[in-house]
Amino acid sequence: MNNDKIVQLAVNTIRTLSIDAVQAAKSGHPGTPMALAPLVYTIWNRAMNFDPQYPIWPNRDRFVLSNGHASMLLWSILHLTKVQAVNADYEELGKPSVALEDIRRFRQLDSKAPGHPEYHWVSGVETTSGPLGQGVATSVGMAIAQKWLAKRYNKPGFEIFNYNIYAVCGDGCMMEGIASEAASLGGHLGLDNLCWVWDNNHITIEGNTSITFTEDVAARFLAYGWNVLRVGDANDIERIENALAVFRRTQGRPTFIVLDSHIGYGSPHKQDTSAAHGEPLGEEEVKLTKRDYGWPEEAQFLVPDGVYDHFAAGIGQRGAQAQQDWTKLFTAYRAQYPDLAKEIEQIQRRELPEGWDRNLPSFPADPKGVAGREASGKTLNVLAQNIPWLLGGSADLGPSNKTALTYEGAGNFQAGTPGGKNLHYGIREHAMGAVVNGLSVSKIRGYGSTFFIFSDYARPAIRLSALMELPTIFIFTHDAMGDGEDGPTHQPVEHLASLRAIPGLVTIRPADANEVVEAYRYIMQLRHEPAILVLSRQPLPTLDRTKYASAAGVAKGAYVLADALGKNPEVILIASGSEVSLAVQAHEKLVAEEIRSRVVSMPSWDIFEHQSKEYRDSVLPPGVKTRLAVEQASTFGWERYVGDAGRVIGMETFGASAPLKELQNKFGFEPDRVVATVKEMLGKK
Ligand SMILES: Cc1ncc(C[n+]2csc(CCOP(=O)(O)OP(=O)(O)O)c2C)c(N)n1
Ligand SMILES: [Mg+2]
Repeated sequence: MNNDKIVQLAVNTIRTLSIDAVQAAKSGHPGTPMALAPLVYTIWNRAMNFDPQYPIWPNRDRFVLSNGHASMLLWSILHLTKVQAVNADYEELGKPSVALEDIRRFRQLDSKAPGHPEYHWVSGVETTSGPLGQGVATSVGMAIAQKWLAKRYNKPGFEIFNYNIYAVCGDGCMMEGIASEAASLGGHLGLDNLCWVWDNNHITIEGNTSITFTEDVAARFLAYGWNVLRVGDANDIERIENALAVFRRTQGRPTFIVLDSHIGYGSPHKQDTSAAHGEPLGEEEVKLTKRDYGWPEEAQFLVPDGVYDHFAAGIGQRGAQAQQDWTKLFTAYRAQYPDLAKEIEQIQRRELPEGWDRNLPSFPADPKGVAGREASGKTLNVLAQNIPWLLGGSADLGPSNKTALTYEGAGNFQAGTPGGKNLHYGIREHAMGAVVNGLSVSKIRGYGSTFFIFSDYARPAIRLSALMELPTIFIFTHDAMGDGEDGPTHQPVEHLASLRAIPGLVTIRPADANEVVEAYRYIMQLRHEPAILVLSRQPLPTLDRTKYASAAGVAKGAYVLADALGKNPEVILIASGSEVSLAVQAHEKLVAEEIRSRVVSMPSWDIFEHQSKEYRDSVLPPGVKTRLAVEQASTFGWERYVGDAGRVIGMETFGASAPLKELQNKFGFEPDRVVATVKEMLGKK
């Protein structure tokens, strides 16, 4: 078989597997895989350094399918290149990541060919995509990670990290704001290891983009500082290959390739229409399309002879060679730079270095106290010195969030200084969320930060963190009404409830400076869960831990902080964050009146839910029905802890613009109100 013929056969195999899978599933998106099969073929078989036998090789090139609805492209290529499966503990499982049987069962329960690319479910998927724009934005984080890793670990004669990131996207990705934020940041940082290919097919679900999207996208990317290339025919493999080669030669800027394509390529009735986007072609049309490709019309899920071999001879051989050369290089590197080599290995396994928690601060009792954000800044600065690969920053609120790393040598991450640990995301919260995800899939311990109110702007990326089981860290300050005069636009109400509702996300709202430290201690040890720290702007009293229980209770999510007059409470006060010291004050007053009160500090519902029933019952004894929760946030959800007989002092409305003290009075966050409510509940007027 001559080369052109086998190339065409390989490309058409991607197309027909996609068509057949969508047809069998009676759902899915055939048109874009049909159009982009040559692109994906070229990136994988001719450009990428990726060893299918070892898909977690640290220096592999990354591939991101940001138009995740075209997932059959990924399942086809992972299958045809025989990428191997790896589990969450990074062990190779000795079986393919995506078997032909998975493709036959596309979109069915437990298939390794789900509807959209899912990191952690299918090996070879570098990030979860589907919410349009997330993939490309995440790729910017991956590119930042590569630059940082290269700067820290490459040494003369040892290019340990020199990989590239390829991301494919559609019109939807280009329309979404997150992609613009990320492109702007990527251009600013001059990420020349990053290449986006835009599938310029003029089609989205509602029809031609003439109804929605008529701007000059190429000009926009030029303005962002990207190198913009155009390939006028998505079937022209040589030109695609050339454009990718230009990308690899380009220095100082990321590359954006405009690829003109025809959705549903080859389908006589559906090509270039939105009908090819998101539904099966239909049996008749499938046959006509296969005829157009010169494919046996009746054959299904056919991988013709020679196709697997062709990929094995391309990416298989090139990737294996590159990986083996690297592994040799790394062995020599380990001999010369054992400490750095050890770090690289720890990073890959998401481990912490020895002594990661040395010198963590401890705060003395102090009624005036420390702001949550201050305690966080101090803790973070210690951790970042102990853990070289802990880095991050804020969306332009560093001075307020206290996330800046201020110690000697921390440095700023900029185009010319990629070893810096302070990232400046700019006012781009959504892209920040995705960039943190991109750092995390690259095994860098990344964090992002802003005011808690603006967590909304990052929420879709935070949700993906949880879905991907990534140990990302988000530091949100100004957690309630502490910035009183800024008013209701800056006062979170429903945010705690909504983040607590995300499965697998650890949300922690510490009560004082020592709880902040313990929260970090807990978070740093997570390997598969993202965490949100919700911190106060204003100083919170540092509780006297000789009188009250140790802040180490944070690791259990909730703990008995204060128990007076024996261990047999008649009322339980439950609070988080700034309301814990308020509850303690109320508790002392109740105790003075011989009311047997208990205070439970509950920084994290999620962590508490994961404790044994025995422990949970010891903190919240089922027999004690008089329970009052106090939290400067939506009351939504607290019923589960206070029960039918309990009450909640929380927010039922938005806040207001006024000094904090007045707001606390207006909304009932005062010790006397807590005391009065308890007495009313106990019938003791
Ligand atoms: C954030 C988000 N909004 C909406 C959707 C639903 N959706 C999936 S594909 C699509 C159209 C995408 O058009 P385009 O990116 O041009 O893809 P093409 O049809 O060209 O493959 C939409 C609206 C989504 N997946 N993500
Ligand atoms: Mg499109």
